[in-house]
Amino acid sequence: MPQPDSRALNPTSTVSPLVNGIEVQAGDLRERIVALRDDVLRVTYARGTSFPEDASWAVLATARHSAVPVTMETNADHFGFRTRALAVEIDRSTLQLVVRDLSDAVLQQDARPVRFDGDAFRVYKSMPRDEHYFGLGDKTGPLDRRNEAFTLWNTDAYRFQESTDPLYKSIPYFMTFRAGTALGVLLDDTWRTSFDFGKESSDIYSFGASAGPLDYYLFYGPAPRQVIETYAWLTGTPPLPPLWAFGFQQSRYSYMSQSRVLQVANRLRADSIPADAIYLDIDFQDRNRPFTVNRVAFPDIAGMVVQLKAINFHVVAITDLHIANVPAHNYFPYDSGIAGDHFVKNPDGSVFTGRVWPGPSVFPDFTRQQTRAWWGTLYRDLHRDGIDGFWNDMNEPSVFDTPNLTMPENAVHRIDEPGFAARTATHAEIHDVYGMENSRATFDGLLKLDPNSRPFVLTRATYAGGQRYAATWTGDNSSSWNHLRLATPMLENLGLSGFAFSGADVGGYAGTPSPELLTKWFEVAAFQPIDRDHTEKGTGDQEPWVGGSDQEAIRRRFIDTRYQLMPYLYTLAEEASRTGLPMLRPLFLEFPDAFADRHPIDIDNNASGEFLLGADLLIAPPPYLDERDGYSIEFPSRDWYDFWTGAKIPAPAPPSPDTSSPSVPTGPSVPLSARVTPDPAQLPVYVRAGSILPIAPVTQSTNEIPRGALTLRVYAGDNCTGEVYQDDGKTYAFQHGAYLRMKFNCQRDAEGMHLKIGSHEGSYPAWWKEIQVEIYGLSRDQDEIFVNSRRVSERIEVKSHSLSFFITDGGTGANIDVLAGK
Ligand code: MIG
Repeated sequence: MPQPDSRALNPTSTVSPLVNGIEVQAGDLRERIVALRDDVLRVTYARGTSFPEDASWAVLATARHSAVPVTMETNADHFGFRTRALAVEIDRSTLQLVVRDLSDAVLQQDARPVRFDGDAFRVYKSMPRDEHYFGLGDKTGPLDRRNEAFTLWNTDAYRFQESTDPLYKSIPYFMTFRAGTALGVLLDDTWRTSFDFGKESSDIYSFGASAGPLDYYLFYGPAPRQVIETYAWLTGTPPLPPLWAFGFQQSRYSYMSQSRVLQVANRLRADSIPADAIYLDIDFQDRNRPFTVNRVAFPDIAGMVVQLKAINFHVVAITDLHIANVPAHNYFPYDSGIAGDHFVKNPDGSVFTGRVWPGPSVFPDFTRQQTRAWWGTLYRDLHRDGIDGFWNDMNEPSVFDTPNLTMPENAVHRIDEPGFAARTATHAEIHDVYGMENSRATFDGLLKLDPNSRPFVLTRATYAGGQRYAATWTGDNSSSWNHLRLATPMLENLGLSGFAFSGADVGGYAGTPSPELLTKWFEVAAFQPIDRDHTEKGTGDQEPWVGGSDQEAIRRRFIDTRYQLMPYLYTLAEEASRTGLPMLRPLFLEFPDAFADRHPIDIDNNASGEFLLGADLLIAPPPYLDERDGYSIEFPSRDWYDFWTGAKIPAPAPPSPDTSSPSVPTGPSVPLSARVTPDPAQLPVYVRAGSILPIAPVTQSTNEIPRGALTLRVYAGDNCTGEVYQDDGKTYAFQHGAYLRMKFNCQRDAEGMHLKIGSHEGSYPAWWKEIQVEIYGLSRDQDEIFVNSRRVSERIEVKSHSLSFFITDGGTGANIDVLAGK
């Protein structure tokens, strides 16, 4: 059992009040707690004379420099203060921290003094029995991190499995959730960090680092949504990607020639499978050298791109960061990189080389702003050739011939960065931010090349805050049913950790999926933020037609559905870009109060495979996806509809008083459930009662203007609202008013339903002239429809679960009344 550092027990501690917090000193240890906002605290420790440099790769300067005044509250036992949301106490003798809400309920408390051990430190917190832990990006395992421990050290985890740790990304942030109350914790330390949620000790969780500043942020909900929005306030929101990024994306390692790329794209069109992007993996390059083209296999990239654009495809090209170490070969990235002194060094001052795909390679030092600017210029030719998206792989960084399979920890970076003191830093400090800074250099470089186009960058490695620069995927998964299952909690936790735009390789990367697995993967991924089919070299084909026309028809139907939902998806993407709320969500995020005891519903066995797309769609694959037995779906609230049929999910029969099973639970602890039988061709999807979903006619790509009406599917119920957001999908004109936003809401009363269609906000024109209103959940005798008090009598269609009719949308909104017939 480690002994607490004796300095932390110094009884002669002193306090200095600050306007926005306090600073406590005990021996040569100092602890400073300040309020950035009433609900956001920053906790920093100084060992010796000075606090760490106030600089961060993750946390925005605007947030770090925010402050609110606090009220001191100090007594014989503790130093403390209060904000308008939180009460903070530090024990005078142990410096242990307790944070309470204003009703005096403990939100978080140190279980032991902070432990220092050389450069390392560890923070220990009490772990209540009913507290749950989420976040840390796409670490594997169950959604809830409780009882698990994790290391953050970016790692090329080829063929990772459920127990593999560490993985590609380091996002040292988690959310605690207890009885409906959420709190965020961000440990802003870029060195190797670790998190233990009760694995070592069942009533203590802890986090720590091998070195670096002890500097963490605590932020209070109480709702989990608020914690996410505050995390975005601290670390930034993801910029709105181009619309095409939400289309279906086709990839493989690698399409080996220009003709093969065209063939695959043409086949998607010939088979009427909607798609928006096709990828060039490393074999499009000359001898794997980044920013070159293999002119034998790809004789005319620009011409190929023109042909692909003509059929509405966008091309994404991989651009790994390792630069071939080939002096005097007219290889511009190397020559210009050496000339500009852009590469990471060995301690003796020579340039570090390590073997990767191109052979011996050198590594840009992305912690230097001028190196990032240089990196950005390397995109000029591919960008000029019309390539629209870029893929930053291998940026943990992965190195094949070093003992640690990355750069040696003593490799030397030279930080030259606004907000940071110019200094050298070892790779041990920079490792976990290296991939993020690589993607930042790419994003910024693309913006510089074309300031009015929204870049699409996909990165594998990243750090907290990396959402500001790139979307991400979960790396080298496997073609197995278990990996399809794992993708859901991975994407959910990524979303809770700031990454709203993420996906897992559809069909799995390592291995070849059975036709049934590939089909089910297409079904589920149609409802995930990034829908990209990708596989490894040497595996079987994995395009949507593989496995026969019956399978293809199912996959097409789901991709069609994704394109019909595109207005909904894009509206969610725009919301994410403003608020940080992820597109794909665990259920507790929207329904923290599903149960009387307010536990997160996602930890229940019957909900463990479920996820939400936005607030309105619940996707409920079998908890184990190859399962053939029936399973129960648990809903987070009372009223839901079947997305496919429009039928209302029947409420469970009230318990009859004369049954002899008094132990069956009823009431608010069991909101709603349904029993389903798995079907290889179907996926259970439900809509929250009270949703208004914007739906488009199917197109073959997002470039095509949909033909026909916008459909609004209105699902009668409480809190009935919806929204649609549109813009040109490409540029930043939306920031200057060229967008279209419409809000909808509905109400029910004794007369019937009243639906309000909001007027057009913004100047971007709608592609539709008419709106088809499709109302679900009305009783059949409600059939008199009035639009702005004028009776509608034409093109009314009554189906088994819906009533539909058309209105013209001139942009000024409409009041619609659907009244019970006489
Ligand atoms: O060592 O570029 O995760 O998606 O296809 C393999 C080839 C390098 C790993 C990526 C994968 C990509 C592959 N890359």
